[in-house]
Order: sequence, then C-alpha cells, then structure tokens
Amino acid sequence: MPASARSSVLASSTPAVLGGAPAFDEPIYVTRPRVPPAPRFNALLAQIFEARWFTNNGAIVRELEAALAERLGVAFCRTFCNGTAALQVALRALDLHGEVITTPFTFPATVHAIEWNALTPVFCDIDRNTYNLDPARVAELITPRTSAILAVHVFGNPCEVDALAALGRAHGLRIVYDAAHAFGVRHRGRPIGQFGDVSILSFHATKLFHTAEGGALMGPDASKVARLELLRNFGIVNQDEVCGVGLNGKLSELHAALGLALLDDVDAELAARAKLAARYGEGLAGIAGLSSQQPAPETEHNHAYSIIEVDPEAFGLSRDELHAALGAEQIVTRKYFHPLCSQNVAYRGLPSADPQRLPNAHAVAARVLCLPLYGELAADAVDRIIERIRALHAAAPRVRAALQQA
Ligand code: T4K
Repeated sequence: MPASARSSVLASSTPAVLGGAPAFDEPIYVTRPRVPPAPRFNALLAQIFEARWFTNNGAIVRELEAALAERLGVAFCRTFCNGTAALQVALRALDLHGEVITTPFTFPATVHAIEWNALTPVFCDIDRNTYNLDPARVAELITPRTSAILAVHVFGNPCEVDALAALGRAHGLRIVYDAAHAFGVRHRGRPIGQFGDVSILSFHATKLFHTAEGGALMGPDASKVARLELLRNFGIVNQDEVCGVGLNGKLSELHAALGLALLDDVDAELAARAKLAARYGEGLAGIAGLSSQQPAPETEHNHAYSIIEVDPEAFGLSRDELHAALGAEQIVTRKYFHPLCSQNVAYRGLPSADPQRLPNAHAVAARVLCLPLYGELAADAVDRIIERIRALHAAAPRVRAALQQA
C-alpha cells in the first residue's frame, strides 16, 4: 500500500496553523511516481543484463519507442534522456532563426531550450481562463524575425491548435508543442501529438507516465526522424562521419525498462486520476473564491495536475497563504508556474518580459495552486484535503493573523 494511502487521517478539524493537529501525520506530496510490478521490471532488467547492452539505441529503447508511437497515435516517437534535451533537439532540427514566440507561464525548461539554441524568446501573454498562449496576442508579436511558435499544453490542457496552425501557415512559422504534461491527451478526436511540426513529452518521475528521467519527441511526419536521431547522438552519422552539432540525448536501457514495465498500467493511472479529479471538482464546488483552469472542449483530459485558482478577496486568503496553511497540514502543494519565466534574471531584460505586456500571466501565476493528485492517492485523503481547504476558508481572518504572527 502506498504511504499516502496508509497515512492516518487525524480527527481534529481545527486548522493546524490555529493549533489543531495536522490533517496528515506524514506529507501528502503534490505527486508520487507510480512503480511497476517488480516481476515485470525485473524480467526486463534480466534481459538487459543478459545482453550486456545498456544504452545507444538498445532493444528495450526501440521496443518502448514502438509501443509509445502506437499508444500515442503518432507517426514517430523517439525517446530522450529528458524532456529538456528533446526540446533542445526539436528546435535545432527545425533550423530556426531569430525569434520564437512562447509563453512565460511554463516550467523554466521551455524557455531555456530556446536560449540554448541561440534563439530569442519572445514572451506572449496567455488566455486568462485556459492559461495557454492566446493566439490573438501571438499574432500581434509576429515579425519578419519570427521563425516559430513554441506553445505549451499547460497542465495537459490543449492549446488552441487550429488558430496556431493557421498562424503558422499564414506566416511560414514552425509550430512546436511542449506537451510535457499532455501524455495520452486527445483533442477533437485526435491524439495530441498529431498537432504541430513536433511535440515533446517529459517522462520525469513527476509525470503520470515516467522513466524516472526521460522524455520524447513525437510528431505526425516521420520524415524528420533521421535528423532528430542524428542530433540526439552527437551528430554521428557513422564511424567515418560526424555532422551537425548534436548532443547526448539518449535514454538508457534501464530507464526504458522502467517505462516499458509501466506502460501497461497507464490506463489504470488515468482512470484513477479521473475519479480523484472528479472528487476534487465536486468537493471544492461552491467554495467562494476558488475556480480552476478552463478545460479545452472536445478533449480527453489526462488529469496530469489538479489546479485551483485562488481569488484572495473572495476566498479570504491569498494563494501563498493557502499554500502555507496547507503545508502546516502536511499537504504539500506547488505554485506551478510561479515565478514566471519572464521574471528570471536571464530574461527579464527582454522587451517582451515587461509585466505590463503579460497581465494575464502575472494574474494567473499569483493565484494558481497545484493540489496533490496521483493515481495511488487515497480517496479519503482527497476528502480530507477538501475539508481542510473549507476549514481554512471558514476561518480565513484568524488563519491570516496566525500566519502573519508566525
Ligand atoms: N516543459 C514543461 C512544461 C515541464 O513542466 C517540464 C518539466 C519540462 C518541459 C522539462 O522536462 P524534463 O527535462 O524535466 O523531463 C518537476 C520536474 O522536475 C519537472 O520534470 C517538471 N516539468 C516540473 C513541472 O516538475 P519540481 O522542481 O517541481 O520537482 P520536485 O522535485 O519538487 O518534485 C515534485 C514532487 O514530486 C515532490 O514534492 C515529491 C514528488 N516526487 C518527486 C520526485 C523527483 C516524488 O515523489 N518522487 C520523485 O522521485 O520539478
């Protein structure tokens, strides 16, 4: 039984910051990685040891890539040592130049991959409700220097793919999707990896499907695969020729084995998350000052994250105060994605990083809180988290005073 499910639910309903017992006697993390059945993983390890082949396009990596391409409904899927390297290679493979329009409301890796390719990130504001790039604002930022749009399906919520594709066609731009959060999502009847020129996935341990560390590139057009493979492996063509500035982006056989052993359990993970997400939705409904990301229509969501947005006036506590008060309950929440990438010292000097140009991104980053959600989280733990959020709302003035004194 996972630790979170074992975690005893204590009796007191007085918030811990007001002197009550914490809701949990051990931390409930924002996420926990799923582990595969040991026999399945051990059998793959035995296969690796027998072959004495640990990396460099091994049999397990190839098997995982084939299985992923089929499961994700894409023409190709190639694994990487992490999602960041996959994104670096994606941008390099497309021979981009000049400026890449992107969102500031994302994990730092998205924007770093642009900068590592000696391209200039141009920050664009997000839609206030979906938290994704606003295509109307993107259109205003396109110049002759723009070569691509790097959009993020943030928290697994699909971007406005049709509007972005239209901009790409009209201006001759590449569309790259950071789909790090979007494993298994389908939108308008199509797998998420079929949109854009190429999409990246992250298989970090915090993701619903993972290889401890890992990532992938996937897309609808397999003609790019040879170039991606070249760049993933130092640019080595063969023993007599190296061309292009590649990196070492390979996934090891050990990591691939973890992924292959977990793949059969993804449906169970998705189903469990959907149930818990519905439970959160019902339990939190009607609490003044709480709302959530607007889900894209016609979408099979993967519930990669459980997101609430806190209106400090109506809820009575700010996002940061709720984060701190839940922390005292042993409920570990995250302020994804605060601070914005545009606030990073490396980027804040860019004209597009001016906060006045990014009002929605700043508003969202100040209010969003990510609650614990993962397949093995116990339903009664979700109930207790909801109950604590209600209790903190009910006692908000006293909670605020207690936090200020602490
Ligand atoms: N693009 C986007 C939009 C991304 O979100 C990411 C990564 C990337 C690109 C880059 O992909 P990678 O190169 O990472 O493959 C985590 C992850 O490190 C990062 O992969 C992820 N996004 C980001 C959203 O979250 P942190 O700093 O929040 O992780 P950390 O260590 O605080 O872990 C969060 C919680 O997970 C912990 O409270 C406990 C739990 N945990 C974590 C690990 C590592 C476990 O239970 N077991 C574990 O092994 O960044």
